[in-house]
Amino acid sequence: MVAKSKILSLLLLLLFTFSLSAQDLEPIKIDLPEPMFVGTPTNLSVPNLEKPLGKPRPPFLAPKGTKNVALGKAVSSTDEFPIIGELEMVSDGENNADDGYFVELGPFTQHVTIDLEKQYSIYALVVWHFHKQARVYFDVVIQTADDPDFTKNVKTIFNNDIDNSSGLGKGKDKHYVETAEGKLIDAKGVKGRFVRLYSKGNNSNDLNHYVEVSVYGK
Ligand SMILES: [Ca+2]
Ligand SMILES: [Ca+2]
Repeated sequence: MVAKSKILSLLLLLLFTFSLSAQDLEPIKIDLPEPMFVGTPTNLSVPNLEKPLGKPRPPFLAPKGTKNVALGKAVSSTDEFPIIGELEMVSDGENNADDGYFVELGPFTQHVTIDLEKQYSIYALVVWHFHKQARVYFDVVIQTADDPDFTKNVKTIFNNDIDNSSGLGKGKDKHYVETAEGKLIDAKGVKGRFVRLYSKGNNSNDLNHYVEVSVYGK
């Protein structure tokens, strides 16, 4: 009896291992823009600042077929009439740092929300706020949900609002310097249809900017 159940559990373990490896992973394809500055400055007087990696970001693996499901999808915002640019720029696939490629939203806490049109398993999100200069954006909070009002299945995948000044809860993530690589967030396969990104100004002014947001899902 004992031997039989041992064999059974061994078989189950083998089956489990096999099904894991059968789910083929591949690096997600991120088209990176030209960098506007070399290296990442470390002398910025911003608390809780992440140390730069000092080398290119390693490839991010996700299940085969994972792609940018935010491309061309509708974007709404707390600031419907941006100071510079258009909300469409958030998901138009252009991540160039130059003038004419970013949208500038008003001061204080603002967000942009992308409607992916259906629920996806989201493996990663890459955000470029503004990478013409080495900047740090504050209170970066990123959530997914099943409804546009963010009442159903709300999940927070990133939060660096360490003092809860944006009122969405205290975050544990670090501040980081914007670069041409964008900020990649591991979304760990969270399921959601709507993706919302908050910010509350940056270390150079009170305004909020987006060059591009890519959402890698399947
Ligand atoms: Ca863009
Ligand atoms: Ca804060």
